[in-house]
Amino acid sequence: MGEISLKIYFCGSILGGRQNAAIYPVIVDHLEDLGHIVLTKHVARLDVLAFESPRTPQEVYTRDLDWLAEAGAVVAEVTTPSLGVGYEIAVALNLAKPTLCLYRQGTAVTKLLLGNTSPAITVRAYATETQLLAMIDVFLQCL
Ligand code: 6IA
Repeated sequence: MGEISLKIYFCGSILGGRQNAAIYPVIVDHLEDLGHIVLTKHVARLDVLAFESPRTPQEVYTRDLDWLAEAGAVVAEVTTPSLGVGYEIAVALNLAKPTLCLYRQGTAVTKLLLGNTSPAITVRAYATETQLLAMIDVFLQCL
């Protein structure tokens, strides 16, 4: 790994709640440091609601579904339950996109992810930021 630049679709809760949002820019920055393009980096912005507010719901939907279709991989932070993130993961799996779902250890996560048998999905719990970043590296190396 290293030379290949991927388009990565990052998913994180917006309306589902921002209580774990501090980790989102850590993930996005790491992916960019590795040389990848993060299509949805605005999700990690503190001001995402204000930033996205000029867009109509249909613009957001069409843009996000187009980005999912062109993404080489999906990385989702699923500690905070989010309808939008769950929807994105389901679409990603239907498109057979390699999809990494990460959550903070000790958090209850839906069994529709934990028990998911899709060959495209990887679900991992992290205890520390270092562990989280290492999990991303392993996932990308296995693509
Ligand atoms: O249901 P949620 O809002 O928690 O879903 C969050 C996920 O859906 C993120 O991974 C985003 O990629 C996507 N998403 C949902 N809403 C938006 C949005 N506008 N802009 C960009 N991505 C979104 C919502 C802002 C609006 C309320 C002003």
